[in-house]
Amino acid sequence: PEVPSAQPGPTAPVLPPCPDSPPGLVGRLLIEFTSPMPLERVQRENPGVLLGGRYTPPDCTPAQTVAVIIPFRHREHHLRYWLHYLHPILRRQRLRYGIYVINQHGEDTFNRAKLLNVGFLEALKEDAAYDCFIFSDVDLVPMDDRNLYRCGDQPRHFAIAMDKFGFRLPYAGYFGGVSGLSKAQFLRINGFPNEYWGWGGEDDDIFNRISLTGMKISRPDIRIGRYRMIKHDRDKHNEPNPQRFTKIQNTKLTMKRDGIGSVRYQVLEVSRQPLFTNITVDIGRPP
Ligand code: UD2
Ligand code: MN
Repeated sequence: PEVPSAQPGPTAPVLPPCPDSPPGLVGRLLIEFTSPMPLERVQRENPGVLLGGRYTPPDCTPAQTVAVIIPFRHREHHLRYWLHYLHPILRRQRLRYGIYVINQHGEDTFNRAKLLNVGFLEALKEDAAYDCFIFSDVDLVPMDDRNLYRCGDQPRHFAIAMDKFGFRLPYAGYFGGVSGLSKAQFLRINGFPNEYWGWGGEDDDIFNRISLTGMKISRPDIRIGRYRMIKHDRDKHNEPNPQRFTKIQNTKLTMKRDGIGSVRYQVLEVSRQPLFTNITVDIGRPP
């Protein structure tokens, strides 16, 4: 007799892979920071974003899962603009992503690169699927959505043409603002330095780490990698670090012991907001 074949139960539809060049990008964008940006408005305009700032395209399966890591303290008004502009852009780029704001607790000296290390580890605790990490200042908004927030076979520098630098790369080894590394690339350089307290140098140290491990930075076309930075004064407790010039001479010696393998911190709070996950952390203070 005929053996009846097993009846397939209801299954989730299999979505096609997301295209390399997402359809529906708009190109050059109008970015301005004049009218105030209430968080309720940003929430209302981004209903597809899930708790904690997570998003998955409804119509295709992305190749990567992207964690966007933002170093943060006392920049709420910048964060609102950032969320307002970036969520729709990342959605149009068909990314599966999550937004992590790493908020330095207390008023000791700021440490951007250490916060980024914390973001890498904490995002992975939230979702082990993250395989691409985009590190972005809270005050930088891309002016063109063809600047795709993805990882490639080399570390990527996104913020290459900023208004404050006359839309030019300030120097060949510049790696500040917005950058992206795959999980493997990040681990290969032992993550970022933890020992740059205050303003400056940490981005050059990261550039050195990448060069010293034989990788090469990839960048978008200069016409596409354009950014606006929200104008601001230097923050309190983020004074220029006078040690930065000597420290960046020594990356080769320090990178093995100082990095993701040696970062010490204490998470004080993880809070899933509608548009982002806030992680408040005690990262200590300079020795
Ligand atoms: C430049 C680089 C930046 C970093 C920094 C030196 C650009 C566009 N960016 O930024 O990537 O290398 O120099 O450290 O050139 N932050 C806070 N609260 C604070 C202090 C800093 O949230 O009190 C965060 C915030 O995300 C900010 C980022 O740290 O965007 C960098 O600090 P900044 O904006 O004061 O420094 P800036 O614009 O010179
Ligand atoms: Mn800035």
